[in-house]
Amino acid sequence: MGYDLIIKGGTLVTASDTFVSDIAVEGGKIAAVGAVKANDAKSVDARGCIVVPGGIDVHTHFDMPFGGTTTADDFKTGSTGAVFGGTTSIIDFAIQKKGETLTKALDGWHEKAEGKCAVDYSFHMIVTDLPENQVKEMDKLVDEGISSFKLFMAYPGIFMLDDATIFRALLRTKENGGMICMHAENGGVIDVLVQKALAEGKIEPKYHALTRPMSAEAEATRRAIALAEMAEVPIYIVHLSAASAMEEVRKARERGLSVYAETCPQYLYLSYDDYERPGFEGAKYVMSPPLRPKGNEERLWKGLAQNALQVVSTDHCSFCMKPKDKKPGKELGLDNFSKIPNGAPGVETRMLLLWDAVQKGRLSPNRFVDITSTTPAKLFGLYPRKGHLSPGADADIVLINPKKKHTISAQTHHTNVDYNPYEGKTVEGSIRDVFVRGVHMVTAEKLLGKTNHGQFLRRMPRT
Ligand code: DUC
Ligand code: ZN
Ligand code: ZN
Repeated sequence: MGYDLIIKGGTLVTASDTFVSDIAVEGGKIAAVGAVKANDAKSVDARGCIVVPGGIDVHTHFDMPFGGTTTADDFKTGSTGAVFGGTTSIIDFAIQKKGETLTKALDGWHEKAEGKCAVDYSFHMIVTDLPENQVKEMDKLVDEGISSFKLFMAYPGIFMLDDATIFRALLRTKENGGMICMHAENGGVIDVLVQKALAEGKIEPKYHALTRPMSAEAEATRRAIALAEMAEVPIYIVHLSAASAMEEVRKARERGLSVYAETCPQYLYLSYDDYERPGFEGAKYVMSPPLRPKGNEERLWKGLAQNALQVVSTDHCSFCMKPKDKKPGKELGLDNFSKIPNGAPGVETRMLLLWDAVQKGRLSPNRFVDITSTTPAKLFGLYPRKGHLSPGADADIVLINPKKKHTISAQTHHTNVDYNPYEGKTVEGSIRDVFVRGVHMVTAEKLLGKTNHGQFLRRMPRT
């Protein structure tokens, strides 16, 4: 057989099975899984390595204008970080400006990404404005492969939608098979708390967290679920941080509702204590929702193992601590925590941090694959093309060396941000090789492939 590539003798891990096998690749697809006879194809020795489907990060923000600046990473630098970190597909967020059509917004994001992405990519559409006569435009996006929409219950005057608009959008997904992704925080309450804190002279980064209580997230999560239940459609809660919000998801699922939620590594590994770092350092961790008090993360870890949470994405939204490339950074909020651009980097470290959790016995290897690749592919219309190691799937394959430690640092990461939230942390396991549609993109921390290798992924609607 004329295979292009054979990955020999690795321990394959899927969401359901673990077994030693070869993988043969032809034309960018997996051609065979099993014992494959060596021919003149390129062969990669995977003995001693864990072989998993490429990571799928369904929550990134590359080249995004936000909070008076633009994210430090564009599609080139962000996706380069992704591929070094074992992520082979991303779903980024296109943003509709108020008054703009969804189609125009989508065109703008295609322009930002086309020819600049190392990994395969798609978009969710952030809807900020949805008059009744524009609701049907959502169908057009679904037809073009944009089968998910993000709505905000926070950021009044910028992104926040009222319940009626949210409900209209949810109802439409019953017709078009789209999925609503919800930022669930009570924006009205948060705004009052922020204004009160500022009036009292509370300006330091930690007040970002202290004005966004966990109950504001739990309340909005409960409301989002209730709205989806009334519309009789599934819903996906993004960047869930508070265990009390997770309990709302769990209760809904136990009642048989199609409710899903992602959390992010920062909510599993970091905590409110990071805001108490000296000087302005807490600004590195200003993101929404904020980091939560110690103890919360233990409940999230349990919820992940028990399927109360189904996905781990990153919400990679990077801003430098100091201006870089003429873009302002977190210093915008030196005198006012509410002006610190919200977000932190993560796309490069997600797979490493979660594999470390496997090594520490917090997650099974199969659950690792499920939450980083298989379920994201299934929920967002990419399965079985992505998210699985089986014949016919894209040959997006990652080899993890479980014996080699990796120390995370801004000195060695590949994204364009001047700090790393996990600086100095050593994880067990490192990413050895990464293939995107059969192309060898990374080996031994060297880039082999091109940073424009990524293709747009037209995603399927729910059936
Ligand atoms: N929500 C996001 O998903 N990303 C950045 C900021 C935010 O509030
Ligand atoms: Zn959000
Ligand atoms: Zn986000």
